[in-house]
Amino acid sequence: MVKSVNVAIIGSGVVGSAFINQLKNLKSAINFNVVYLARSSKEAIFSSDYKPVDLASYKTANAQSVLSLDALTKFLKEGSKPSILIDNTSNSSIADYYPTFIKEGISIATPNKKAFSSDLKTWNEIFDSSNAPNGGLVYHEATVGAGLPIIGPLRDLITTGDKVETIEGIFSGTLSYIFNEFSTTDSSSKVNFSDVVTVAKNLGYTEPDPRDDLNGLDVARKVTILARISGFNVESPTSFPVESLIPKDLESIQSADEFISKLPNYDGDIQKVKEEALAENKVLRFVGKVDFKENKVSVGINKYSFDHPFASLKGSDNVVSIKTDRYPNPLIIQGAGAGAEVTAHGLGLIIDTINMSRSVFVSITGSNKWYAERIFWPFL
Ligand SMILES: NC(=O)c1ccc[n+]([C@@H]2O[C@H](COP(=O)([O-])OP(=O)(O)OC[C@H]3O[C@@H](n4cnc5c(N)ncnc54)[C@H](OP(=O)(O)O)[C@@H]3O)[C@@H](O)[C@H]2O)c1
Ligand SMILES: *[C@@H]1O[C@H](CO)[C@@H](O)[C@H](O)[C@H]1NC(C)=O
Ligand SMILES: *[C@@H]1O[C@H](CO)[C@@H](O)[C@H](O)[C@H]1NC(C)=O
Ligand SMILES: *[C@@H]1O[C@H](CO)[C@@H](O)[C@H](O)[C@H]1NC(C)=O
Ligand SMILES: CC(=O)N[C@H]1CO[C@H](CO)[C@@H](O)[C@@H]1O
Repeated sequence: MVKSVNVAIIGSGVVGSAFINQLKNLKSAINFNVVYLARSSKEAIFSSDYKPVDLASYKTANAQSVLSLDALTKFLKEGSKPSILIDNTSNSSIADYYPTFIKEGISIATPNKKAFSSDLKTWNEIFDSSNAPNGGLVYHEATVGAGLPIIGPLRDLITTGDKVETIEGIFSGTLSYIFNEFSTTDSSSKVNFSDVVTVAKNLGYTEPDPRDDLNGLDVARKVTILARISGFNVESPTSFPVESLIPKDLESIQSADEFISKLPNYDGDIQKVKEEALAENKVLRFVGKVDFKENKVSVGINKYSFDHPFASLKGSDNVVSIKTDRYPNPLIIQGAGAGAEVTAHGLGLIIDTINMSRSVFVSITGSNKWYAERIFWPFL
């Protein structure tokens, strides 16, 4: 018998569209019926008889008003099949709804960092509900490193009794690019920090206001998630030291353009740090770190010798180094940490591993206005 699941998708933007395409081509023993597709925050395609949405024509199909989250829950629960919902919005009220879904036995799969990196209480509510006898499952691989397998392998290590000593990594594609360009092993390279930031902005690698990358908060959110998985009860992403790359005087400047125009005035400071590192045969990288020995979580600039894996990073790749009792020589996971295809791939991976005795809600929402997050909510 062909196993069949109902899928609900919220959002069809950059990641959402890539995901829908991948879903069309998915080779799986499971039949995925998309029974609800919210094309935007206003319009959705669905029918009361759960007839599958045609993925070839969803962009132009007749739509109705979107369902409220309560109504959507009811709709999915009343379908005769397990369900999956995919959400590509950047709407935090959807994230706030996770505990409710999970308590209802609805599983979640998501790339949305918000619910997992806010206060510890929300984190505990999500996983306590999930661990309750009829709670939904929670998949959030894509919240760190997009499609890179980081959260799954880390959870597997912990579940089977390994102990984390340190987790250290480059978790922002934007800051990866900026430091890979700015601080190289080539001592003849004199490039200025502000020039690299400007190029990154012009290439579309940064947020519209680069300060939203340079403040380190996105990295802090990802480190919060990895710390919590490995047993470090981080209260919030602002409860540990986060080094901001924004000069103090430029924090309150109104426009991004003015910020960019004044940034060159501060090149000297970071240039000096770079040259000091170079004199020790080291490069600068912007990293997040969880250190159990020192009982410390932190985000900021670190120095790495030329032969360290972080020193040879290219482009905007992410990398994480996990040192445990079993892996005293750390486990290193490296690759693209952003992009619609790899992020959507993370979703597809999850879909294929869902235990089909449950149904699933997948939500791809944005943690901010530029990124849609992938959220999978397996419903039971
Ligand atoms: N792009 C990447 O490389 C990457 C990597 C890792 C993780 N992510 C995560 O993936 C997520 C998606 O990023 P994206 O770039 O694809 O986002 P995006 O282009 O901003 O798309 C958001 C879409 O969601 C819709 N939407 C918002 N609220 C809604 C609601 N309540 N109900 C139904 N639809 C709603 C929006 O419709 P309206 O136009 O009507 O508002 C919009 O079409 C982000 O959370 C991001 O953090 C992205
Ligand atoms: C977020 O989503 C909820 C539920 O769909 C909706 O009522 C609300 O208007 C949305 N908010 C924004 C800012 O889009
Ligand atoms: C870096 O900035 C300094 C000071 O503004 C300038 O003299 C130098 O030429 C710049 N270097 C490059 C490579 O543009
Ligand atoms: C799937 O879930 C059911 C019910 O929780 C459980 O009995 C079964 O062993 C699971 N199957 C797999 C392959 O995990
Ligand atoms: C994150 C994401 O995929 N966002 C998209 C959601 O759908 C809308 C409407 O199609 C797109 O404009 C977004 O880019």
